[in-house]
Amino acid sequence: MNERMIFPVVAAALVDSAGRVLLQQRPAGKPLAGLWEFPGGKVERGESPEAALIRELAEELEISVASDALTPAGFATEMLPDRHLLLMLYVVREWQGEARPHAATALRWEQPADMASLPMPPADPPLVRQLAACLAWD
Ligand code: 523
Repeated sequence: MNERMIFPVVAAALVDSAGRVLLQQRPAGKPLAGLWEFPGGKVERGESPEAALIRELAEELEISVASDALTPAGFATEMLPDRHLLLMLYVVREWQGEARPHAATALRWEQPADMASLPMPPADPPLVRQLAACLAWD
């Protein structure tokens, strides 16, 4: 029996009016430093994924998002040595405030089609493909 625990993580694709999506660079000193990711973080015990994402976006980017502005867009899984990461992606088209780097070292807005050349954590590229399909379908 595999004893690895499911470790839920949430992330956002913030989409601007030009169809570009925000990526943040993971800061030095954290695992996966320097890689470009969809912003987000761990779901805490007793928290819903949506509440966790709203909290992470406020903490990391100083933006405010309503729960009905979160649309599920895909998920990815990643086996870590001691646990099984489940990364859930939501599309966000409306928020309040201007995204500023806080925990991240830098931000960039990219078309999903241009993300393939960027170094990302292993769970994120499958999400890029799901996001592109989701945005094309809208
Ligand atoms: N990922 C990941 N991609 C991605 C995110 C937001 C997170 O692969 N877009 C992974 C990286 C870590 C785990 O999910 O293995 C937790 O993300 P992390 O460290 O950003 O979560 P935080 O922000 O909750 O962590 P602390 O700063 O330590 O609180």
